[in-house]
Amino acid sequence: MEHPLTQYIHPGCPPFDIREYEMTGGYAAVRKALGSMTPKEVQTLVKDSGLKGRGGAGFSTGIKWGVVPMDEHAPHPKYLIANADEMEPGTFKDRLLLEGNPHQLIEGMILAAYAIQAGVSFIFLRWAYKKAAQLLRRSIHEAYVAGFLGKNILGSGFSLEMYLHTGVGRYMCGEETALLNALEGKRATPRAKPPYPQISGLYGKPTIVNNVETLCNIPHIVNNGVEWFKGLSYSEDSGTKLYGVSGKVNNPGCWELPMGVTIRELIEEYAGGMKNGYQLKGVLPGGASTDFLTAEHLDIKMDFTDVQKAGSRLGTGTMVVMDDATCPVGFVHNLQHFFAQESCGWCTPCREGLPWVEKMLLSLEQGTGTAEDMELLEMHTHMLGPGNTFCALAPGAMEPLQSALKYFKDDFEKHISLHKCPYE
Ligand code: L3W
Repeated sequence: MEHPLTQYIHPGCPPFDIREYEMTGGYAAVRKALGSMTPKEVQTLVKDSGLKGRGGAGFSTGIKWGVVPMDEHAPHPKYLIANADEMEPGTFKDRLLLEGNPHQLIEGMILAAYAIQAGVSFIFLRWAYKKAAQLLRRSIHEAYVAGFLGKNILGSGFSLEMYLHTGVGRYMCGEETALLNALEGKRATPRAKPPYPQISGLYGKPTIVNNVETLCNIPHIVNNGVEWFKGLSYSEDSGTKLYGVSGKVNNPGCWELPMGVTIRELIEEYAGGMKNGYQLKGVLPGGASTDFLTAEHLDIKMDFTDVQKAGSRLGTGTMVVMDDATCPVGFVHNLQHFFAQESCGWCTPCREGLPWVEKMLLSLEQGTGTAEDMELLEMHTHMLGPGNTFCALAPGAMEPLQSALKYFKDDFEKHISLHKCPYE
């Protein structure tokens, strides 16, 4: 089994400096692409590889790059941004890559920037990732000194500047257009799409925003090609994936595995199964803003297609396991507290609706809820659903709630009939 993204990451050991990174084949892809490939050829390669965005939405990376204007009259500078604002509850995969091998991300960014002919790049980093910030600063400096960043990289005529920007700890900044506003020093509210950032992004110029894990795949695709990348996977979706498992399992963690391993393999084999005395009750497969799946779904593949067919989303691929000793109402209340707090307040349904949902769930959890609250909650899952809000935050928040109402309805009803939490 190949682990291209994490093969040189050893938790507890410091990451490679640039000399060690180059000794293991690092920056060979930059030499290859800038030396012998046109930007369009890099774009086509990535499109043909089938790489899909690893930040949560799963949009084709090559198609996204293909939207950027490439003619000689294209606005400039164009921008490339690594979205390293990892704040999805339960998600900790990009941190592994940032702390474990920062040069891999920088190399991926140089290749992505070359493919779209961006002259300026930013890493938008989660405020709390202090160690990653320190390592990235050092690595960016090393890359400049070695001539992989700056003017006329390796004599190719291509130039790229790279800056590290640390956020202030708002979940909203993970949404690409809110991120752009934050980077411009404005309030981090989302922008209307279209126009997509690929046409009008940072300072109104063509901009690509890619997730960290997505970008870390690029050097390996350039080095090894389309067939190799497709062959890594167990499924129709190419490549490997960084999967995470948290909850009451014996061995919570994060592993790079072929795209399409089953939920069962992840929980039973890699996470060591449920802790003694606990049964699995539900799984959020891709972070907090995805729908619950249950024990009946354990044999589905963790890829974009099959998780969606089962009624949820792969999201970030980092799953949260809920056990049978945890109250689903309390669990979902906790999530809604997070989403209500992180709403940017820009659109009314999200700003006003999420706190209502949070209050209704608290009332149910405390035993003062009524049957009417159940109907109101159900109604809110539609009112805050796709198409009714400005961005995906509130619809994402409704995913665990609507699926909890579907799969754990008995638990909700017991809170009403017993006037208390049955898990107390
Ligand atoms: C050109 C079109 N480009 C879409 C591009 C678009 C963006 C990408 C995905 O939300 C999800 C959200 C969270 N022409 C295009 C196009 N694009 N149509 O493709 O776009 P979109 O709108 O599908 O999603 P999004 O707004 O980027 C991302 C979910 O991810 N999520 C959140 C994770 C959060 C983190 C974090 O911690 N920072 O990872 C988890 O599931 O709910 O649904 O680039 O421009 N026609």
